[in-house]
Amino acid sequence: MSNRRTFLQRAIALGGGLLAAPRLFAQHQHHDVPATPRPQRGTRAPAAASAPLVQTPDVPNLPYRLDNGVKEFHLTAEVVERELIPGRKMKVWGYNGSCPGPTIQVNQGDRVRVILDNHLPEPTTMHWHGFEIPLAMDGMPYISQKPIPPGGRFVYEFTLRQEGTYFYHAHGAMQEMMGMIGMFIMHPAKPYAPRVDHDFGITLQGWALLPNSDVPNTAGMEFNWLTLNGKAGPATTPLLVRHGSRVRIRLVNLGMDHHPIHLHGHTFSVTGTEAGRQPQALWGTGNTVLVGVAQARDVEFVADNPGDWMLHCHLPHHMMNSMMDLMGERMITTSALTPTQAGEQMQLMTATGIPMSHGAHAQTAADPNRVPGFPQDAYMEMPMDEGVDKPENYGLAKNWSAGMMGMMTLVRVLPPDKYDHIMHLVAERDAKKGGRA
Ligand SMILES: [Cu+2]
Repeated sequence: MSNRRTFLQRAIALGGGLLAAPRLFAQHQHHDVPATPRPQRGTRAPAAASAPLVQTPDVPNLPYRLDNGVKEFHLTAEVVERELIPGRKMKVWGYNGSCPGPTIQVNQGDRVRVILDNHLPEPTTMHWHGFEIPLAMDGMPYISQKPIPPGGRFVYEFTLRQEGTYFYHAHGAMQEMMGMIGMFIMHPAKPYAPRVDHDFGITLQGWALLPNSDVPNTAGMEFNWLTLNGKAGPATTPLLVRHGSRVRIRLVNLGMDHHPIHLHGHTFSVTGTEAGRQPQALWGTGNTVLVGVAQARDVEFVADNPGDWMLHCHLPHHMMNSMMDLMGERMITTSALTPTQAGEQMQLMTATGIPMSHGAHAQTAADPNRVPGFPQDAYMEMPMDEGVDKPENYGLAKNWSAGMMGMMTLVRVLPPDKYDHIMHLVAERDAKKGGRA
């Protein structure tokens, strides 16, 4: 664990140099990727050939070692603790201390080696979803390879001729539901046109967490926690973009549900699928893209509308955090509450252990419990601005977090000075993190 942290710190320390490099995937002998990659500051127009690194908020990039022209990555399958929102932790399975696993980024045409160590108490394998590679590398237990036993290792190696948004995952239904997935970006040999200024990646996942349990119930059919990059709103980290810039958001889905992902304030084009970049004639426009299970979708738009815009799954149950989970059996369905029960239910919200304040509740009527159906959203709209304070949230409206639950994040289209200021705060925070033992 401490070895990995030291390595990560080194990666962060090297990050400054990397950001200044004219081409992000140049052939260095040692190439470390910063934990929180950022686009270059101060300029929006680096050389056309240097596409920005994909940022996957709340998920680190995986550094690699160059070995005789082969990009060598190292993944360890292991138990990972993930905090969905402040106060609600779960123990899931992931890679290298992260769930979803760290993001792998390579170039089209690269020879890639991934060393997979199994630190789980049962066998696993890795499937490279959609990769056109030899069967022996496909990660099918018993079919293309022997399962990797606990404590075992398997080395995957292949040449990648594709480009686009891909992902890797363990090939067992229950291990998938335990979180064993990560993004795999193949940057194109010939840069996409038009060039984007910001490139983001988000993994969509669902979890079945029973009250008083911190391990997902992978046999359960009730998925009550929905996450973007392993975080539920308001703990998701906003996507920060400069006003006027062109933005790509890559979405991948590995869960039990399909997710209609909706962006406010902008119209996007769907420029890519799990099969890579689509011909421009096929780019449909919209503001909602359905990302089905096992699919990837890339959307692009010009961020010409300043403000803090929602990006979220539009399934109503995916716009909630699980009150049933947080309140346990004390939670009563909202359909038929007596005035007394309604009052009690609201009181119970204060006892969940989640650091929420009740400031947002000033707006309920004088005696709301007499109104049939109360409470509905008043159940959940409780702000925790301080609990999720971080530079990326700087300057958001007071009680903003009361409106963020489940698969929700923000695309913050910021004027240049505010963008630069927040990126400065982010860099300061990351430097501090890197310097801590
Ligand atoms: Cu959804």
